[in-house]
Amino acid sequence: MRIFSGIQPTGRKHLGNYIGAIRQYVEGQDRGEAIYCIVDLHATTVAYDPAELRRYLYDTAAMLLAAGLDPGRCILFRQSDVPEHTELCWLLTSVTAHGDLNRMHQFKEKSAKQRELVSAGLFLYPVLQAADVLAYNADEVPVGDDQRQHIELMRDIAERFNERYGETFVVPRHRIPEVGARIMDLQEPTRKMSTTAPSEAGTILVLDEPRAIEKKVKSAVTDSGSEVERRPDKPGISNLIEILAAVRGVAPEAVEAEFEGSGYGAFKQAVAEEVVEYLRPVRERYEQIRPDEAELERALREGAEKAHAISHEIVADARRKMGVGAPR
Ligand code: AQP
Repeated sequence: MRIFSGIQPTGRKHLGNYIGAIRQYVEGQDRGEAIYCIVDLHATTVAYDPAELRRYLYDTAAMLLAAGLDPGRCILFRQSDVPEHTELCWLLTSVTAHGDLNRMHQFKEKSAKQRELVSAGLFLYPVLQAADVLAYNADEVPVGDDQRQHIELMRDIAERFNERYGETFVVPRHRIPEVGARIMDLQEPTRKMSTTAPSEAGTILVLDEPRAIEKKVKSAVTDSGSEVERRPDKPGISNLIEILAAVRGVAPEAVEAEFEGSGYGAFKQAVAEEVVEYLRPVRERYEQIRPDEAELERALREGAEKAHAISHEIVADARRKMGVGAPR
């Protein structure tokens, strides 16, 4: 089985990225042929600083290695090093409905936040994402719940291509974790935890110092009750239950049963302590890995060579089926 996923080099990764995606990437190395891509081209679809983008790319590569990705057991590379991604994106636009792209929640949310320019790249973001995955004929795409709609679109694009031009692409399925698929903001628990949140207090960063994590968890918004249980009128407590369950690798029911009657204070203390210990080894390994940019660059280039060897054949096949380029 082939697994593929992409992650943006948006600098500081948060607990949602870690639980929803990164730890699934690590597990993927034991389940199949795992291919992971740092999607720098996707990062250019909103306002950004070119020098920062390069720095963030190394930050993200170091974070993934610190989390447990092993270039000996997976392929880790930078999207822009493999030109097949952009080529296939264009080829796929021929079977992508404009109306479908218009319906994408992420496009609506992100375009509303742009102050100067809503780029065509932001509109085509899901097509480039489809190209990332289809270029490898991946079976499975580990993602958080916010990417559900994009994966559905990717499946439609693959099916439409196969119908129109003949069987070419594997139609991939998403792998969304049962627990922790949508970690919510600690200050606004009806909104997902996000890199671009208005306040840092609601976002636990993977590289946060223990004291910062403790402070953020303890000041997380909760309701005026005291029952530690998941209910629609308790989004803050429900989120903390989900976080602790994900960190422990247990069902949320087990957390509810353990903290029944203990009150919010003791519960928040436990969440803070366990999140600190959960992220500590990643932060410590990151500090060792991040300074050696030459080594990060070497690993990414080696990954790109392996990725290119796979995607080159698949994209050449798509080109042939579409009747573009010189006949063989
Ligand atoms: N809150 C979340 N809970 C669970 N999973 C999440 N993911 C993102 N947020 C949560 C998953 O993380 C993976 C990488 O996402 P990305 O490449 O889009 O990275 P990002 O831009 O840093 O993520 P954000 O925070 O989602 O960005 P903005 O602020 O732009 O909205 C994906 O698999 C995603 O599902």
